[in-house]
Amino acid sequence: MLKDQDRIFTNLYGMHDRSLKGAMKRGHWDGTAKILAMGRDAIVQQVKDSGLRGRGGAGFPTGLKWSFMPKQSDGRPSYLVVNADESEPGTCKDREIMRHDPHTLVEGCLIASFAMGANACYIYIRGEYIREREALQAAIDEAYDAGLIGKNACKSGFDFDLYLHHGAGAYICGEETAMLESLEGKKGMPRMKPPFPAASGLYGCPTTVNNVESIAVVPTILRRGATWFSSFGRPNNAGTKLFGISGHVANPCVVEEAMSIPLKELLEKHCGGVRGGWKNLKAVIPGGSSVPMLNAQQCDDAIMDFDWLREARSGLGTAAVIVMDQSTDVIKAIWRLSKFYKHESCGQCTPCREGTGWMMRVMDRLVRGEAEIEEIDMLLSVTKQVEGHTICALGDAAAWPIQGLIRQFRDEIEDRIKAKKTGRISAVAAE
Ligand code: L3W
Ligand code: SF4
Repeated sequence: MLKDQDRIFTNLYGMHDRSLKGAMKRGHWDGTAKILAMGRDAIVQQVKDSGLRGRGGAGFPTGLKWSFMPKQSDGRPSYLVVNADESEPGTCKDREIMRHDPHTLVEGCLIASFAMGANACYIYIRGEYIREREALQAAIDEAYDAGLIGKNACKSGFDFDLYLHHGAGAYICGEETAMLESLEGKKGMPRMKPPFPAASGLYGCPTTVNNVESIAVVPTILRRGATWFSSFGRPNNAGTKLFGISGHVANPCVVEEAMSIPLKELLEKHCGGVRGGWKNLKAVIPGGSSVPMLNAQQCDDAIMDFDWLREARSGLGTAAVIVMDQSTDVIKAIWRLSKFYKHESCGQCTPCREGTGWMMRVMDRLVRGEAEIEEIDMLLSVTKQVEGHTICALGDAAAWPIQGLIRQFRDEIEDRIKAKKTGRISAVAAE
């Protein structure tokens, strides 16, 4: 288990003062000018050496992403955009950072922007996060007043402005290019990639989009060193990590742990275990609603990191762990996600616009058992036609949970169809 002295988010539970004074007592903003004095290249190199991979879902190496930004300006400004539009079902880890430890993020924004030559940074925060917005704005104001950001930030000679932008409730604005469209005042619709944002992002200028947690860990990495951070987890899966656990556990929580912690240890040490005991476990979605679920047998050995979960045909995603015990109607759980993705599709590409509706309608009938057995394979084939054929990852995100359901619980789907045909069940309510 991670020791207390190795936790980055020391105010995760809001036990202490979140103001600048409180944050400074916990070590934030300590020697920030010295960190900036290391220079851009050295900071990027440290982040690369730390092994930090993006905490928003895709796990792309953060230092490598930063190195795509131009070293010399061609006359265009560069931007950092922080993705705080946390909307993935089950996910609430960034909320805790912004609510209780906002200065970790503000300091991270300064250091990351400096490292990429960006004099301005936008934090795009989910519209529903009202308390978090207030906490973050208060931290930004305090940092300006103390000269930590703004003109000659931390007396480094670097001018830096930080803006908080409110979203308006669309999940798709969490996709990085839709977020840029939204920031530009347009409808949040994903752009084709390439060009990647580093080449042409906000207002057509070099831009990096990073998740809140990815940016908030940076000051501590630079204070304690890349070797310290990379000493946690397995190779290629480094660092400490926030996990948000919900569902059928005694104590749902957000907790910071070492990457690669076994799932069983995570649930038993921090959440009081599965309701009714480990044997009562049915399935776990380990990384937010977009990744396929694991069955109970896989959960026995599951290691919570990018590579183990990818090899298990699932994913770490946002590390939002959704626990389902034997009482769960897993078909209904995935049907509900299908409804969500259909609702959130922006509609600009045909496989996603039509496919999400089609998948949801078949799921709707599977929940009730009102389908033919052959339709299970038909549904699977629809998911394959959506997966990989869309502009952004929402199409994949809609397809993968259904693929996981069919892979893990085909028998349960077939049993329900048979039971319905023989009159053994009437209908399962689908609201
Ligand atoms: C330059 C290249 N940049 C990739 C950059 C790219 C992006 C990052 C990852 O989807 C996932 C998705 C959801 N030159 C580059 C390059 N990049 N190649 O690297 O890119 P990508 O395409 O692998 O992923 P993505 O489009 O960012 C994100 C999954 O996350 N997810 C949900 C997330 C939800 C939240 C939330 O609520 N906060 O984050 C959960 O699994 O399905 O697979 O920056 O530009 N050659
Ligand atoms: Fe929009 Fe879906 Fe296409 Fe993404 S995959 S651009 S959400 S229609």
